[in-house]
Amino acid sequence: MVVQSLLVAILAAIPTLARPDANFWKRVVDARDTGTTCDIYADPPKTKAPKSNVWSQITTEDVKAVWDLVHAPATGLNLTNPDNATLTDNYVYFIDTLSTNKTAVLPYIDGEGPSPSKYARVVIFEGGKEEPVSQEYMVGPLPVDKETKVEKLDYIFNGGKGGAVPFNGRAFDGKRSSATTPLLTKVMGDVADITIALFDGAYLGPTHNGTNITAADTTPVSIDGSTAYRTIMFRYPGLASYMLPIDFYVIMDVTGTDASKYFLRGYVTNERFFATAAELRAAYDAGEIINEFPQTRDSTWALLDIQKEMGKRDLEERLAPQSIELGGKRYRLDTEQQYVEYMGWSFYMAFTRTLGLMFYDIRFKGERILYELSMQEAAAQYGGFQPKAANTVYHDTYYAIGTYAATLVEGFDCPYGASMLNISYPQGRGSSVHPQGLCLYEADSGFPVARHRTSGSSTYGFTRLGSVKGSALHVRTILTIGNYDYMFNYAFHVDGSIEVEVRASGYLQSSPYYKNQTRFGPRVSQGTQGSLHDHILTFKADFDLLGQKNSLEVTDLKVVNQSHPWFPEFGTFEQMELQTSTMKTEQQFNWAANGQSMYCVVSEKENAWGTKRGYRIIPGRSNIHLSIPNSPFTKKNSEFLKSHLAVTKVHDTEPYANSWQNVNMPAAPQQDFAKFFDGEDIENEDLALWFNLGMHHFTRSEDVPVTLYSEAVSSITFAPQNFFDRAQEGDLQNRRWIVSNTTSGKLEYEDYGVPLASCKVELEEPVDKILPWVTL
Ligand SMILES: *[C@@H]1O[C@H](CO)[C@@H](O)[C@H](O)[C@H]1NC(C)=O
Ligand SMILES: *[C@@H]1O[C@H](CO)[C@@H](O)[C@H](O)[C@H]1NC(C)=O
Ligand SMILES: *[C@@H]1O[C@H](CO)[C@@H](O)[C@H](O)[C@H]1NC(C)=O
Ligand SMILES: *[C@@H]1O[C@H](CO)[C@@H](O)[C@H](O)[C@H]1NC(C)=O
Ligand SMILES: *[C@@H]1O[C@H](CO)[C@@H](O)[C@H](O)[C@H]1NC(C)=O
Ligand SMILES: *[C@@H]1O[C@H](CO)[C@@H](O)[C@H](O)[C@H]1NC(C)=O
Ligand SMILES: *[C@@H]1O[C@H](CO)[C@@H](O)[C@H](O)[C@H]1NC(C)=O
Ligand SMILES: *[C@@H]1O[C@H](CO)[C@@H](O)[C@H](O)[C@H]1NC(C)=O
Ligand SMILES: *[C@@H]1O[C@H](CO)[C@@H](O)[C@H](O)[C@H]1NC(C)=O
Ligand SMILES: [Cu+2]
Repeated sequence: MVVQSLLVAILAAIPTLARPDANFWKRVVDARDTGTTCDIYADPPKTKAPKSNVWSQITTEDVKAVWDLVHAPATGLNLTNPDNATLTDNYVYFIDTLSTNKTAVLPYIDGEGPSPSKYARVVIFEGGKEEPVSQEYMVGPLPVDKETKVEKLDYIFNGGKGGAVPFNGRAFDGKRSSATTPLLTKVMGDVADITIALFDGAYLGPTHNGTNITAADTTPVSIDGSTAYRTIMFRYPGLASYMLPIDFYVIMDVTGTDASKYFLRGYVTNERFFATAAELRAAYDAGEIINEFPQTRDSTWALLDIQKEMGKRDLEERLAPQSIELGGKRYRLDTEQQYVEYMGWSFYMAFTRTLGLMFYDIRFKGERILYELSMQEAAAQYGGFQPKAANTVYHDTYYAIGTYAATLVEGFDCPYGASMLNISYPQGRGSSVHPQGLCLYEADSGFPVARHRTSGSSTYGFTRLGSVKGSALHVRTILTIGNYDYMFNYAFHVDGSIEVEVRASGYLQSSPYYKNQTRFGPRVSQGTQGSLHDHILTFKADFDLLGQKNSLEVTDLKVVNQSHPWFPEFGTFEQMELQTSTMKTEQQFNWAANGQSMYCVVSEKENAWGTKRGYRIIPGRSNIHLSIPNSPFTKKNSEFLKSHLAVTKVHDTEPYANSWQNVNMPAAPQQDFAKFFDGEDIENEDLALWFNLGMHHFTRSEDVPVTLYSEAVSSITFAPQNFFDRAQEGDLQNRRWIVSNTTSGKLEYEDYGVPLASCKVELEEPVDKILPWVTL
């Protein structure tokens, strides 16, 4: 019995400790009496990144130099300062960091190659051109010197027009919005007496003191860039405006740069469309237009605040449990390089305005698992029978989702003592710093990573048992975009697995309540209905398992008829077996019914047992894709939302699933994800896996005041599958081994040199640590 003698040998080798008496645990809890202090706020130990972070956001100095270069008359872009520009001028919309080509990075991080050059991407709205467009440029190499070139950035877009987007499809920025304001003011002024009579509210222009309803826009504003429209819903103003919609909509045609050509398409109210003010007035005068379920102007019911009338729960005056790093921080940081090491893991972080947090060169025990892990799009599509819900699609990259990192609340968004990091990104002619926009902390997994016990004894029910601590390093950021606070959590577990989780909390984009429209969601208050919608968040996971030669292995659990000679009486009967195949070409695909297929990215290299070393893609919670395959508003610009998973061969020309202005171009996308699937062979190739997380948001009254993170959650895990020769727990010292001595009846345990911390922890209120926005 090899196993037993091995156990005996281990037992003999360890010093046995007496089981703590009953008061021991009390003493630990009362350790504050000893006066020692565990400094949970101590900075994490430092480390030095092996290479410089070649993916990080470009520096403030680089942004300034790029700004000055593109504005220099000699560059020939004929730019007007954005502060003074109009629709028909050329002006910079934003500067961001361009993705660094993987082919340029690999020789550097894996060898002695030169550090790849960094580039800026510059979006210029060229309203001053004969054919007005938005055009992207790449500017580099950086820092700016005489080698630096300003060239059109076309290679990352596959729609056929490169980095150009026609004026009508380009982002509906403040200047476009302002150009349409006179028309909106006029068409709403024409019916102000009606809106006052119905809703006790009027829109007489953005600064007019008689305006007391709020105009809210939506996307898309175009379908193919040939025309543009602006769809507006009205709400009562206030902190919870999203929850106070009224039944009144305006649709305007706003095609082109000449505001004198803009015109009203019509009004919508009472589920009816009126092409002119006169038509609306006729219906109103005939008594056909009513406001059956008046909206509340007072939004206190919709605020995330203590509701006194709900009372108070027993013992709620006590502080809730906290996850505290009692033993001190067990991860190392190189803040400058945005580089982290933890329990065998290491990775670099980078940020863009467009995508937010991205991870690069994620390694476990020195071996690269992922070259890149990044969110690519946060989308939502709604359903309803009115022009806001029915016509809304959001691609949050359009709003530069990466610039909306919320200041995190220590002790509540992240545990007390977490490393609270600033996020910086290019902004105008410089950079913005978002203080405490990211937190890093190690937390108890809530369960041991491994446990076992051997045979029972009469006294304790066991003779030997062991339990190994489960913990993970979490990287967390919350992006507050529009009505939602999306929480992104990346957990690096001690067993070599990575979990990606996204949660959503925030106001519903709600609708006024319509009696016969509960098929679009329930009534959630007097005048408000929760509109059903999908949230879909697309991610990219560029796996590099032991190099770039990887394949996607599919293992199906198949039921087959078999017979066995030792049980002839069963004849032929059903049994399950594994049928393994490798995906041949790039494709979009879905999770199998009943979870009966396992998807693994595998290396061509084998473990000690002759099995290909791989990582499994494990579905977590709410693994969904977009419900509607053929909506005109997500026709061809949202193909990445339409499958659970996809696999492609990696190309420098395909760094992103989407383009940030694609939302306005559903029929003529600037970037068509479907074109990634052009039949390329993916066996033993450099692969990227694309996956979707999300929620079908079946709205409920418990979405008032806001959707709860507890329910709106989606996740996925990547875990070693034959990547190692055994489980990755044997080198973890945070474990206990307990032996019951059947002779003495006592318990003895081994702590492997990791005793309990004996300390007093002082928690600090976060308030004085919250910093204001800083724009450099
Ligand atoms: C904007 O225009 C005004 C008036 O022509 C001028 O004084 C000002 O310098 C301009 N601002 C910028 C940033 O170009
Ligand atoms: C420069 O831009 C202005 C608009 O700002 C435009 O009127 C002018 O024609 C442009 N000049 C050239 C040479 O393109
Ligand atoms: C709005 O301004 C006008 C004068 O400009 C004034 O007579 C009126 O009382 C103001 N109304 C409100 C509601 O403040
Ligand atoms: C909103 O403004 C209109 C005038 O534009 C006024 O008649 C109405 O009483 C106002 N309603 C409220 C609630 O202030
Ligand atoms: C974050 O930025 C603030 C200024 O905005 C600065 O005071 C603070 O030291 C920064 N924190 C870190 C960890 O860099
Ligand atoms: C709801 O009912 C109204 C009145 O009966 C009708 O005009 C309207 O078409 C209905 N709407 C829908 C979406 O069924
Ligand atoms: C196994 O054989 C039985 C009897 O012929 C048949 O009903 C069943 O469908 C078969 N199962 C499979 C998985 O082929
Ligand atoms: C990245 O690679 C593409 C395709 O080879 C190339 O066109 C582009 O110029 C490269 N970008 C940079 C910043 O070097
Ligand atoms: C069990 O307890 C007995 C009696 O106290 C002691 O003699 C013996 O050494 C213990 N056995 C082990 C394995 O520690
Ligand atoms: Cu939602």
